Amino acid sequence: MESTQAVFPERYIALPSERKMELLRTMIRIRTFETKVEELFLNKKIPGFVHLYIGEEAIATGVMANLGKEDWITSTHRGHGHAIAKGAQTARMMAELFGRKTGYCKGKGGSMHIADFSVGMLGANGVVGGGFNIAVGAALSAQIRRTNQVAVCFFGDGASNRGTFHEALNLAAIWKLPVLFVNENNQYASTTPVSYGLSAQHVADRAKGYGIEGYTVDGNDVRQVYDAASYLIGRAREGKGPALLECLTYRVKGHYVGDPEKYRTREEVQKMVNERDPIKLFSKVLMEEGTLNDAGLAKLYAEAEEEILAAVAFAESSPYPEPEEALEDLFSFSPKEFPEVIA
Ligand SMILES: Cc1ncc(C[n+]2csc(CCOP(=O)(O)OP(=O)(O)O)c2C)c(N)n1
Ligand SMILES: [Mg+2]
Repeated sequence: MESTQAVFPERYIALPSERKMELLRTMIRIRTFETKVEELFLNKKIPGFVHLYIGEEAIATGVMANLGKEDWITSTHRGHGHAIAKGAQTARMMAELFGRKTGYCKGKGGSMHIADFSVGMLGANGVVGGGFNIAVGAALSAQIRRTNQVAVCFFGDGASNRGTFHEALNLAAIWKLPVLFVNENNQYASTTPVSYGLSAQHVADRAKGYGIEGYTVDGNDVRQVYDAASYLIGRAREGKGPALLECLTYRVKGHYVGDPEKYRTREEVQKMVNERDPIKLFSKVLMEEGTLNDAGLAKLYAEAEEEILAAVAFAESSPYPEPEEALEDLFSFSPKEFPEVIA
């Protein structure tokens, strides 16, 4: 994987050690959640489809460390990591995956519909490229209301080939909206390698077509993601408009749990796991800095394991929704209550 030269002010380095440890903690919490979800899915405890974020944790973590609860994000079908890093509760997420009433969508949405408006997580999305226009709308609302909120739209390399990408970038650019488009270039869109599916060399190159800035960073290095996001989110907050940040990463697991993965070799995957694991890379950095030791690392894993086991216990002990509830909560408002909306 190529990594581009840092062009951003180096803010990671100035963070206090608690904040650096917090970055690692978030990455480990996401990894532990996802590892458990994979196991549960293979044991047929979780229905539907799940897409894992393993190997991509540095992106959600590095970006979200620059956002507050009042800021918004839109997510993808691979959204667990975004939700966790934005502050969603793992117990309610797990309950949703289990299809239980205590889940974020009362057990009726599953993995690809997890949302938590109370922390600014506007939703995972089963529609590839479905988040672009939601993020642009959120950013427009911030601009109109003159708040200093920012919206971040996470999307894949495959999603950058959708029409919604292009219309969203254009509108955000001409109206100078406070939105950051964060591309997670994990080298594949389902079975299609980016070397085949992308017309440009980099997703970031496409920014030029809309007159905005585009950058490529190593998405497996949380420090690079943090610095880039800090700068670009800061600019958006100051009214300087949108930008496109491409984070190069690698999807370590199949497209979905159960993917036969006929489109790549085991050797390719193993090399990335061995050499480019974002958690291993960052743990090493923190150890070299003297911020972390083996006991500290083991403690982070133990705490995450405890949290996720508690989430599973919560999910398993929660009831399923009743069949009579199937048609409830389908609309965000009742047309009877707001006749002017449908007039
Ligand atoms: C509009 C639309 N087209 C196709 C699909 C089927 N689909 C689900 S995920 C996916 C690939 C997405 O690739 P990418 O955007 O790179 O995200 P990644 O899975 O790599 O995170 C496709 C084609 C879909 N869900 N929605
Ligand atoms: Mg992809």
